[in-house]
Amino acid sequence: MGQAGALLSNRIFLFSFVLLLASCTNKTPEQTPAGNTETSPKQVRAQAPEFNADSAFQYVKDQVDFGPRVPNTKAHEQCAGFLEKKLKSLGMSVTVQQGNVVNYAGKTLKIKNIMGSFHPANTSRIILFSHWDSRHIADMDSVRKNEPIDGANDGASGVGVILEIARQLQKVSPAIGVDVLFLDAEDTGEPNDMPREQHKEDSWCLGTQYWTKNMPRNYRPRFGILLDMVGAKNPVFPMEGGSMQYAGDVVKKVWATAGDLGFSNLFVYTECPTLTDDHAYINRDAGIPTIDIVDYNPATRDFGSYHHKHSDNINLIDRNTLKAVGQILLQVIYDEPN
Ligand code: AHN
Ligand code: ZN
Repeated sequence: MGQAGALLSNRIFLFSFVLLLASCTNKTPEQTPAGNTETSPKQVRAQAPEFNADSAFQYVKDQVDFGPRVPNTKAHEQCAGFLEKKLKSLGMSVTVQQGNVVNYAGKTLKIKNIMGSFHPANTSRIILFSHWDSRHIADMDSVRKNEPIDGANDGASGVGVILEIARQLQKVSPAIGVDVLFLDAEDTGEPNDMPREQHKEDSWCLGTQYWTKNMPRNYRPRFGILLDMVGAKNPVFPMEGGSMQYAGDVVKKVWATAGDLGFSNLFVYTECPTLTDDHAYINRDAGIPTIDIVDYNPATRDFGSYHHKHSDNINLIDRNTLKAVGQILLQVIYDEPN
């Protein structure tokens, strides 16, 4: 090799070395809660299976087709049977917790919390939650306020995403064990026009409150993720206050994964106030650090325009949203070491 050639290959060597160094630290700009840009290392990610949005959509529709899943109704009973059977067919060990809870009006509701476990012998675990019941009234609507809603987004969407995740887990085993829990009687809260003097504390999330009081002993998964309204078109998922308080590192992990997968438009780096939702009771009473992925606009401080209305039906569901949430969760699961 002549001198020029040696110099050139030296240069190439040096250049590749610099490239290598750069890829090792792999600094990429990232949005911080303050809204400024800073550099942080990008994680090397595992190979995760492809989330199928058509399959998830079908799981959402399967639930909605039973009719509103209001406790003490036939549709509710039938959907419970469907969910139990489906989890079993997807290779999960299934336990159904039955109980009675009392709503704000003093009415007894028969509930079922439905849990599935993948690789139950694995002692390192995470858990995915979603409520599966639908609201008994459309109290945010201007018409048919006393009729139940389909709850395609508020109820069925989270369950649909989790069922599709469960289907993918069968194909390639992740290092971490995964539990899924479909919680009942979340949307039991008092009507929004309830007179002040009749106001009832803790009228929401009755299924979760029952579960935390009667949960499996010594059950301590590493963390939990609650999905609530994860199927509407153009959602906004803020960093919810209670999630930040109890499981800030999980929020950051999930939001960083969302950014890496190109979904930082949906998973915004804006905090919102603490919401009353299933994760609040799980964090406070079950000792499982749990985040809430919930469609809530921190700018307007409101849920989506469909919330607790009859427009929360299957036409609201957007496969792109199911795909984004499902693919991010699969990535988080497969990135998680044992
Ligand atoms: C409030 O309505 C403030 N919290 C109830 C959370 C919820 C209801 N999520 C879905 N439906
Ligand atoms: Zn609701």
